[in-house]
Amino acid sequence: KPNSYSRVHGAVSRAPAVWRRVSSLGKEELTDVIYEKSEEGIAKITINRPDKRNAFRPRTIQELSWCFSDARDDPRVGVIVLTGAGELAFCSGGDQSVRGKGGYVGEDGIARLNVLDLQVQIRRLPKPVVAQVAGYAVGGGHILHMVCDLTIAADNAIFGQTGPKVGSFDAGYGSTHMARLVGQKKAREMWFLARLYDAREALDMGLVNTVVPLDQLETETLVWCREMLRNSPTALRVLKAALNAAEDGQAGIQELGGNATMLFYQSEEGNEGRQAYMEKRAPDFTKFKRLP
Ligand code: S0N
Repeated sequence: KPNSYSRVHGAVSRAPAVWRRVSSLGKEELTDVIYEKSEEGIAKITINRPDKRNAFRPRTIQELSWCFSDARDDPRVGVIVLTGAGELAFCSGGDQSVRGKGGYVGEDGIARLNVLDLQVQIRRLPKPVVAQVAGYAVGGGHILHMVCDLTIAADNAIFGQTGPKVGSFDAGYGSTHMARLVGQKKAREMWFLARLYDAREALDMGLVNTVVPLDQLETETLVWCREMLRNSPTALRVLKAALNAAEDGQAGIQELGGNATMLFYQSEEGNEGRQAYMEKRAPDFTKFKRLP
């Protein structure tokens, strides 16, 4: 039944998206990731290693980073979806078969924990990032969904940290952001016992935003994306920075402050300073009101 909001704005479409595949970003061909965009402004990034339950290796993370960077820079993209190929897993974390001493080892033989850089990239990206989760989101894969802004879960989704069972842990966002999401007691339970939780339990503890039948997962994700696309991109951007700033200390203030500078550069007052410098005259800021 339409409410006053939907009467003014119209119902949000539940139509399937028309995806256009981006197979190269001016770099090497994507092998571990599928990257797609829709005309309406949604970018979809899919971890594509279903035989390994979408576990990531250094190359996977590198490709994800290329795609997120492209989606950030593309002014037509307003919302980004991160998901996993198939129905069995969103992501099962670091690929244990390439784990060496000091990190995950890529083709160059170097051990890396480059997923930590990806977590920061997603968090700092000034557009909403939505995790679309079917099946397992465990280990480092669980952390990836947690650093996304929203999580839409299918009813077959399973969440948890396995680190203490396989000899790994994330003492960064994986612990501290989790505690912000689910509370200290539950976060300690999740990490210390390394249990797995179904989608309903995840919803109850505030780990995900909604749970839908598996066959509705992409449709529901699109609806949430389309609702956000109707809203002010600057409002969403600054809100994301503000919510980050409350957790991220100086780095968070820097992100929020950068937004203030970006807006100030767009104002007449900000431009008066630059203009005066270029014209080799004293700036005249007297015409700008001091608001209460
Ligand atoms: C996901 C699980 C529960 C699925 O079980 P299921 O459905 O029974 O399938 P399987 O038969 O077990 O798996 C199918 C095939 O996929 C392979 N596979 C699955 N997961 C991985 C993986 N993570 N690495 C390598 N291979 C994987 C299976 O081996 C199997 O292959 P075949 O058919 O050839 O036998 C179940 O698979 C499971 O429990 N998986 C392991 C989950 C796990 O422990 N992940 C690692 C956890 N740790 C991390 O992620 C650390 C990450 C990290 O890099 C990090 C480090 C420091 C700071 C931060 C991070 C961070 O990530 O944030």
